[in-house]
Amino acid sequence: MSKPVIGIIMGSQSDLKVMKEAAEFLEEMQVPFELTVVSAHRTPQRMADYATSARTRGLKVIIAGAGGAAHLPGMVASFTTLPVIGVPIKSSNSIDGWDSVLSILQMPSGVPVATVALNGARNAGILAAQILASDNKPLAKKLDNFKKSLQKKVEDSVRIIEKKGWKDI
Ligand code: RP5
Repeated sequence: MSKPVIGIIMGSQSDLKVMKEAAEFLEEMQVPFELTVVSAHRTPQRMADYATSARTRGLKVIIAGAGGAAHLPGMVASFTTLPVIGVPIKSSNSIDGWDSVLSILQMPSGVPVATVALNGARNAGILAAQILASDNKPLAKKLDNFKKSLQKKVEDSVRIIEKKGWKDI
């Protein structure tokens, strides 16, 4: 098993149902990753240790998901110069998800977090793979094929609608 190059972390095990979509995409692309729970509020020292050791452990990108008062992605980004992708999660303590979106999105100048849509963990996985693919041709090829498959799905649906008519679908 190769060493993980992507770290997927989340504030709680309850975030896993969303965050597993990032893991699933990386598995499809055969990108080695690690996945664990790191809570900014409940395990602040673990968060600091995780973020400060990430680069020396070989990680290249961190995907961090959290709900409610979602401080994990921003605080991890404050401890490392690795790119951090934040996934806002609509959790049991979210009002409507905006709390998590804005906590992750509205970072102060100097400490960016690349924020995906609410519950957008799959896009976080895709973006992480795209960052890695900037100097990895085999991975770039896999991502090209993935994008082509998206295109084909739309073209197939166009053909079906044109053939059957929209009323019969
Ligand atoms: C956040 O609080 C976590 O990321 C999670 O989305 C939310 C709720 O956590 P649990 O109470 O389910 O552990 O910190």
